[in-house]
Amino acid sequence: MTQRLLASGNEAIAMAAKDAGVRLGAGYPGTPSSEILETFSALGGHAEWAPNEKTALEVAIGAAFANGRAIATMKHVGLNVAADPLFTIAYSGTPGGLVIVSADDPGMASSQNEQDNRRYAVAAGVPMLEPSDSQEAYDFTRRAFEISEAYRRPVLLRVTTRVCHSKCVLERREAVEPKSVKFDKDPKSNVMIPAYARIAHRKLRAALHELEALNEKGEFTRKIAGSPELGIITSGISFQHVRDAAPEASILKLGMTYPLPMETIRAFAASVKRCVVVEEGDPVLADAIRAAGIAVEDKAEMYRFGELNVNRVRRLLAGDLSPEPAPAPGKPPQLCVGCPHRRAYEVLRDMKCIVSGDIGCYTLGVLPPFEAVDTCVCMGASITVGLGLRHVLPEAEARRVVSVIGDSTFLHTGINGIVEMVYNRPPTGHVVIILDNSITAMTGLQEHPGTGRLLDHTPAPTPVSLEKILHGIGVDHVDVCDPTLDKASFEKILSERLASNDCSVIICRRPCILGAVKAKSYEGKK
Ligand SMILES: Cc1ncc(C[n+]2csc(CCOP(=O)(O)OP(=O)(O)O)c2C)c(N)n1
Ligand code: SF4
Repeated sequence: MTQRLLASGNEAIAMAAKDAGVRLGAGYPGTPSSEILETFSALGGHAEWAPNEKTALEVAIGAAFANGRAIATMKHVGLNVAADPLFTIAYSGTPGGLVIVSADDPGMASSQNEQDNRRYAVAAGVPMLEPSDSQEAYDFTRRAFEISEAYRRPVLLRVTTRVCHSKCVLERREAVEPKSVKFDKDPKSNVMIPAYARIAHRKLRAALHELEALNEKGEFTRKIAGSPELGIITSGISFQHVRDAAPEASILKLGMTYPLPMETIRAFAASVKRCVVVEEGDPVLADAIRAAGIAVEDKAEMYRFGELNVNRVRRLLAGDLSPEPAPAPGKPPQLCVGCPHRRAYEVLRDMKCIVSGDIGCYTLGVLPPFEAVDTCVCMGASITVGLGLRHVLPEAEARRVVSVIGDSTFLHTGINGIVEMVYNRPPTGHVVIILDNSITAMTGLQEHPGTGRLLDHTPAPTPVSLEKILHGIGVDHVDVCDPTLDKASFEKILSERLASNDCSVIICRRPCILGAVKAKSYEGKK
């Protein structure tokens, strides 16, 4: 029994997870991955937003230790946060199928970098599948669970923005029953003390050889016969561009991009006169293929930046190094009219504060008319970077340093910074502002542990209180105010705290205007 429907890559992954009998989906929102868990939940799956990607992956690992199938979803930079469990679970694996979705954002539509997470597969030794459309997203996700169980390895499913968000027709197959869950004591496999981890590492390397042999069988590889003059090796979304840009070419499209089917690649390269690797982002495939002694052409450095498209692939194949046309000017992003973050930034700008910023809607405070954000590195870094500035700047300047962070970001990795602030307090103390708009606004208004609602917007058993966390850690002053309603009080509190040598947190609390409308619609939801 199959069902034909139109679906995005993210929806396809969610459907595949449901149909594969996944017991638990855990993740942290981030473009372009957020819709996977939302759809999985809407389909009746057990899905949860964790405070961050590390906790999400670890919860998924726990479910998979109990023999349940589990999926962890995140954007590419989220895998940096989850890298610690990733590298060790690669050794031990889990009895239940474990799939980790890394949704990469080449071109940085909504990210602070365009890191290429295919590198993680190589570095951690984790098999990687890379779909290039919704059908493959569905098929590969279902297969990923089977592979994970057969080889006792977590599987990385790498998707990119265009695969996540483009819709195409997909055939959904019959669902399987969730596997029965049980916990079998097996410390030699599940406890990574050095004595067991040494053995586990050898097992991992042996499994990767077996997976390479599986990949050589061709299940994930598509060969398209074409001219022997030009051969193209490609994967993921680049495959779609290649088909339009070079319809005459012979194509080797790889679906499992780690470990690579090097003998298949060698034979293909030998069968064509000119062999070019077309891949978005880093030259991951090209480097690996050349390291295996296979002569292939790589793209020029200029095509390493941003997304590829049909025109860029045509240029790349023609070796065209002339400057590319500038993209059409778009409307610069800005905080919504009526956004609660606005007033706080007006005050910070007018008080000439040095603002260590963070990631969320409020990063837009860097743009006119505020121009009030001075640094931004990664989620949670506002507090710790602010502390570093406070530690080394001369006193007069140190006193002007303020860290600004959103509520979701605070619960993600900001709490650690508060512990650091209380433990290693700078001589001038420090001031942190939490812009609490009671939602994860930037990524599409998702819930978080402080909103009082779960992923499906039903009430959470216990809303996590920012004030209680801050008091519990030992912050000297915790003030709550609303600069939109009462700007003067906010200015007064901020001036007093900056003048003291105390460690202070000011919570600016007012709901996001879009979030407030949504929250109203959830009232009474059970
Ligand atoms: C490690 C990591 N995970 C996820 C994201 C995507 N992301 C960017 S900001 C943000 C949270 C924004 O929420 P909040 O801090 O409450 O600020 P708001 O947008 O609501 O103002 C998320 C999930 C990211 N940039 N980095
Ligand atoms: S979505 Fe909400 S938090 Fe983001 S800019 Fe608009 S009002 Fe502000």
